[in-house]
Amino acid sequence: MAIHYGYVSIPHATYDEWRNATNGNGYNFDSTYGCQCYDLAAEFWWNVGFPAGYPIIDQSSAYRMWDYRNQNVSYNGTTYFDLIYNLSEVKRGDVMVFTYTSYNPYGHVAWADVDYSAWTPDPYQPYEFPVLSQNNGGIPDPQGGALTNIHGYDIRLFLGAFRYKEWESTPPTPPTPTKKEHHFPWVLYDRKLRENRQFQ
Ligand SMILES: [Ca+2]
Repeated sequence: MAIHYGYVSIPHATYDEWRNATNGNGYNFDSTYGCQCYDLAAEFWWNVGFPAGYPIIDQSSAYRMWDYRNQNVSYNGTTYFDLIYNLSEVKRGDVMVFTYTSYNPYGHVAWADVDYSAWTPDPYQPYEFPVLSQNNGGIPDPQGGALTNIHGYDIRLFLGAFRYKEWESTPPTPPTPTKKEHHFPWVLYDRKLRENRQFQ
């Protein structure tokens, strides 16, 4: 567990890499109000290649990043994200934006931890969709907010999602039938011989 200040490099070759690196840690890119949900989004946009200041929001409200979505998908000619409008299409790793409520005027931003299509809701809390984010259920940051964790979030508040293009999986190419060959593991066999020799 650690709290990081400013922009820091975080492994993100896959969603799992990003998840493993951030889960349990805190990120406070602006050294203000502790670890808010937007801080983790700011780190992500910076890590994938945007300059400081992205994703664009205003009114200190995370949900506004969806209003500015067209400016938040690309920078300097490179498009980093695809926009997902339908909840049914949400995939694990998508950056989901949630709208505001009377008790949370800022909205929320979080990474889908499962594909929506593969999600089995808990009948006792049927709207709690599993996500990764800051400032919701994690270890409290004494300066404000809370550290990154996996938790449920009210799926009824879904506005839209950013899909990082590098994490999009291409459909697998059907395997080309090849002639069956039998490979004898000579290397292993040779090593085994040498190991045996050591004991002789
Ligand atoms: Ca902050």
